[in-house]
Amino acid sequence: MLASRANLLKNGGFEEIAADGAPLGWIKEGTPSLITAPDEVYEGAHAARTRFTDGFWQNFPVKPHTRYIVTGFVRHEKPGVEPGRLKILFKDAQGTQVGAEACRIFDLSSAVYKPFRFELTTPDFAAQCQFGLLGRYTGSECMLYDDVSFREIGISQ
Ligand SMILES: [Ca+2]
Repeated sequence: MLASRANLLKNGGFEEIAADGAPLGWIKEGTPSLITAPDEVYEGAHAARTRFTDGFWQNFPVKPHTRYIVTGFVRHEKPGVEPGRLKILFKDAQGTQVGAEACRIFDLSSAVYKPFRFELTTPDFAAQCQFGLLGRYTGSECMLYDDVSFREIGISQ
């Protein structure tokens, strides 16, 4: 059981940094960045800074019709009104999208990180997950993310 609960996201805390300064395991869309100011990081020495079109993405295999749990910590870079947003796309083995989740996270302040935690069930035929850390659709405010995980719970009943 322990193995099945491994974090499917690599480097979910943004602590492993490649030679080019980018966080290992994550794919940049636009110009997301890393935060290193100690009072702006939730844990360790780095956190992710993203917004609408500037996100960090990761691809990993998932099982169809299976329960997963997503957890992490998020806060605003500056006081704002836009929610954070996770975009989660599911594709089948041929790469055709078979489902999507867009999870908004509200009540953000610039003072503290807030934990988020939600469960989802992958669609039938899901084989791959595309997971993105973003800000609000068409928004301009930056979100900070740290210690993000995506773990299998089990086969959905
Ligand atoms: Ca970190």
